[in-house]
Amino acid sequence: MTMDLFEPDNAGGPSLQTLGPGALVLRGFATAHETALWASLQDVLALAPFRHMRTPGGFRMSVAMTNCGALGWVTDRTGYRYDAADPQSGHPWPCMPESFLRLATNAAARGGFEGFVPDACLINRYAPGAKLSLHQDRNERDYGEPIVSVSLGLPAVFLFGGLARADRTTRVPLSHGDVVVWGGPARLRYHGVLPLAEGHHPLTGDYRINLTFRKAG
Ligand code: MD3
Ligand code: FE
Repeated sequence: MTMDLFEPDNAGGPSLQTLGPGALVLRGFATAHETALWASLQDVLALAPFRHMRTPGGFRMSVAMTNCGALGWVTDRTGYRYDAADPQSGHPWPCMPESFLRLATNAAARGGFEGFVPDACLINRYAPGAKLSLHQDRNERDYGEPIVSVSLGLPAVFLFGGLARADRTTRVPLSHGDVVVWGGPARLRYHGVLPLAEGHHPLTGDYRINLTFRKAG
């Protein structure tokens, strides 16, 4: 793909793609940091391994999850919420690694959200076939705060909908290193991830990993 430096969106350097008001893809923004991100991820996983949580309806999620930071997103029979403790260990979630925090803050600033300091990082692991149904992110306290999402490993097709569940969706391919910043008018748009295709990636093996940074509390 060639990058058009004369496109207004690309004036500050290559690869800043607008999906709609408040939604921005920074293609390959995380690629240069993949080794540090991967090492930090292993440290987190040693303390809080991936697990398949249950939805309030009792279904086992196909996406395996864990968290780092002061707050972690959890779901069980009692509902969706943020919790300071990992329900599996009873301990606080692992600290947010510096490399994670730096990337999230820098990406948000690049997207126009200066001073973003996330207190929660949800880590999603997709194996082939795993998907995330269309949903809104509504468990955070302040919808004025953006969300930053980092894709690592196998590519996925992201579904970007509207403010109502029935609104039509557009498909956005997301590859290794892509970072998406969502905020303002896009913050409550429905979104999801189509079932992951089989594949192999040199960093992540047979998985897609997504880091989702939020200011939840
Ligand atoms: C669009 N995860 O964990 S965040 C999630 O690829 C989740 O695993 C996605 O959706 C994944 O809740 C990536 C993408 C995202 C997050 C918030 C949004 C997209 C959004 C808010 C508004 C619009
Ligand atoms: Fe979401």
